[in-house]
Amino acid sequence: IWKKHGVKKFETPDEFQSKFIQHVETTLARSLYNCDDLAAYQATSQSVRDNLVIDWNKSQQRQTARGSKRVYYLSLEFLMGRALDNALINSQDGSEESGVEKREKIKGAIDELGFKLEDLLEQEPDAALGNGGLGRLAACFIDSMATGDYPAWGYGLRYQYGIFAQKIIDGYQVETPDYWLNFANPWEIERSEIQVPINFYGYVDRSDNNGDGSTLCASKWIGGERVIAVPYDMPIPGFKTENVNNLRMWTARPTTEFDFAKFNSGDYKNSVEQQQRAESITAVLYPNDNFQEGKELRLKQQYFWCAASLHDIVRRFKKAKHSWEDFPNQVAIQLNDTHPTLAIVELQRILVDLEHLDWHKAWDIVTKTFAYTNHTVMQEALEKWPIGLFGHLLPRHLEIIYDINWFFLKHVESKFPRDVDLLSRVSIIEEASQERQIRMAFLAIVGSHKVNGVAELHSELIKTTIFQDFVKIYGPGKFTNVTNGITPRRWLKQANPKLGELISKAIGDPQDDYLLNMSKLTELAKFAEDEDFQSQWNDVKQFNKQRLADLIEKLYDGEDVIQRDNIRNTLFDIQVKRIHEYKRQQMNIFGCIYRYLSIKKLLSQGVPISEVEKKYPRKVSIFGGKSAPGYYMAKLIIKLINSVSDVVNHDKEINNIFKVVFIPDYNVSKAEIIIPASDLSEHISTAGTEASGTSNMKFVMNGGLIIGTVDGANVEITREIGEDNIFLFGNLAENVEELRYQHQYHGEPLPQELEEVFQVIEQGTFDGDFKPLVESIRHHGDYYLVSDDFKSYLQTQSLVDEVYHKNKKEWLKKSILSVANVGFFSSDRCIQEYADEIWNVEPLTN
Ligand code: 26Q
Repeated sequence: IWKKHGVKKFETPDEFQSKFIQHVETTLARSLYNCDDLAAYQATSQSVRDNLVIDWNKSQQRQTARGSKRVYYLSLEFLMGRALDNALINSQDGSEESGVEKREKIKGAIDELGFKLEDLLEQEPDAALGNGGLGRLAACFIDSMATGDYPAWGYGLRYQYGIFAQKIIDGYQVETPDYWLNFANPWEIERSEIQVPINFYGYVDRSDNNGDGSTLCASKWIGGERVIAVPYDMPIPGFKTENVNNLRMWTARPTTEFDFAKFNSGDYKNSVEQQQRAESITAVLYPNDNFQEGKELRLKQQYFWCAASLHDIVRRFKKAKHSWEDFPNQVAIQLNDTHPTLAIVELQRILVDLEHLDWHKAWDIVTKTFAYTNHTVMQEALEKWPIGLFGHLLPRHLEIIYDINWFFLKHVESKFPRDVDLLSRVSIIEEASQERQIRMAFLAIVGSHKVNGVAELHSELIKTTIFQDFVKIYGPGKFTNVTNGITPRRWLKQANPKLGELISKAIGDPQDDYLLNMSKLTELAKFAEDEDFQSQWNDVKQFNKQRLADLIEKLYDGEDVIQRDNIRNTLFDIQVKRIHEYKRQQMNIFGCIYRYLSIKKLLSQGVPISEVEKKYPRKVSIFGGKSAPGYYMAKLIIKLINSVSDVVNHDKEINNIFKVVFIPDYNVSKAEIIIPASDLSEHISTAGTEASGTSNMKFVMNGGLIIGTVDGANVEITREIGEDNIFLFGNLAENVEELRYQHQYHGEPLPQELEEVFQVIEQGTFDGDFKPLVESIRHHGDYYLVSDDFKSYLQTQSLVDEVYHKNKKEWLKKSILSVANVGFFSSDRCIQEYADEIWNVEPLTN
């Protein structure tokens, strides 16, 4: 009977329309006469989702039937953005013969129904369940894992509020809640039949230990508070494959158990209220980027998510009836930073306390299962938890950590006898601070078989700085590099359809196979100096700049900020990323101020504007990015950018040859408009601070050039695309320590250019009090070395102006050659490296 009624995917535009109408009338219970863009978006998504779910079921059955090893990617952040266009692009399954894409056919079918696909796409709210780089990396990775046919699941939290929406009021950032689930989310499947109980607090009962007091024996943890974890699944389609993977996101629900003591004492209302509190665990994403804050609710989120995910993984493993030794052959778990480190402890607890395995046998299984990715060397971002807070919430886990540490230190002591200093340096428990703290990164290293950094420079740095003792203990083989990557489906094809089209035509690849095999892009190199091709290339950029100018006009309430008539000879200089002192948006805006002052100086000397323009050709400096709500300095940088924008943009005298723009509420869907429009983008972190950066790769993939420091993945970008095609400047990571020391003890004088900028800021030219910003450089050691790099930054910017305006052909050549050689930065390459070097898993094809 099942076979007879088997559900079928829609294949033709006609079948799509029939599905669409069915969803409008039944799922949405609306009539076609009462179907607006939002409803049409919902019906389209429901129809596409039906197709995905059919493939999802098949993929999962196949993975289970084959008994393949699965990868689990644990990340507290998945910065997905919108799903519909991605699903349409990925629905191209390779079987198309006509060469007309499935997406195009559906677009036509939607036209016939009286809607515009572009308008429907705009209806979807971003799934913004992440802060920045780390969260977007997780999103690119699950796309590549699905595309590469890897049996892989993502595990995360289904926050009710994603990263806050940013409003700019009087130049200041104001945060407003992002309640993204306001309208039904067609991309999630609730699995309320799965309910995992999660415990917190309570105590450890050792009455059934053999009385020898050893904590190594199975112990019983009696939890004091219980909540239920319920998963929501999001299907993740691969490109040109029928494989559909799963992103499982947990939500917290109250238990149905009732506190009868409270009930009987007549405190019914209070008892219900307490139950409702469970939901607060998954209510909101913590909005910090590269900064750790030791809040109890955050630790609760981490344990809730780790415990639920491991319960799920273990349940799936047990169904297949393998023996425990086989666990690492069936399961690979990747930890996205230290946020899921508790999963290591939880698996050890399950094996020892619940499955009664011997401690050492269990620990061997654990360490073979886990691998850890580090994303930072900055002290303030490294996770530490005070023993008191931790032991109160998770008493049994604290004991287990003590035992892990004891065996680890015993191992160190046997290898390096009597090196007491080493023991205290590498101990998982930090004793030095007022309160003892758990160092999560050390726990993650000890509990994993591989540790990786995210770009070559960064992976070398972790070995020589924060983790150097561990290299001595374990040998260098445990530490490896996997340079980050990005998915070319979203960041080329979807964000920049015009460039995608030009590329596929030029390299003779009508089926877009280059999106799977990015080395095909090298074919573009032969057109780098072809004038006709250059002009087509330039036209695409022009189109994308126009598209961004439209967005900016909309955000500025119709003000023609970027002079439309001049777009073609205006350089778009863009820095969009989280606002952070180490990323040095302050250096960029100081540079803008200096440019403005220089223009004004020439004008005041009576130089006519047409002559001024020769020295300072048309340019717009575009900024975007959110500050953590509690990050005072970052918020001040935002205010300064907006105040400078106000002055510069309304100064009639400079005749629009320079503009400064702050785009509010930078997010993934805005990035898809902004990035393809850049001529130049800024990646100017203090050397050694940006682990990788990934937007640098996105800009290059879209034909933008980079001004950047020798930091993170900029180094490998330079190697791949050639040093002639990138504007590098500034001090090197190896000199940073010495330079900081100089500032601290000798008070270096500021360069003249920066001094001039500070003077006009101090005169009150720009609305606001920017004293702390200036002081941090003048008097507080200039930790991020703005003064050391400012001059070479300005010089390099002058070089940029020169090439862009005096030698456009040279510029276009650089742009084309960059795209030709960007293939290495596909996240497909990245995932292949993880699969081969860390997970030991194979793609599962038909
Ligand atoms: C930790 C504890 C408590 C609350 C918040 C956090 C927290 C949250 C987010 C700590 C760090 C983050 C995010 C870090 C991040 O995005 N790092 C970036 O990762 C990218 C992908 O590898 C790199 O390209 C960037 O260089 C790196 O900054």
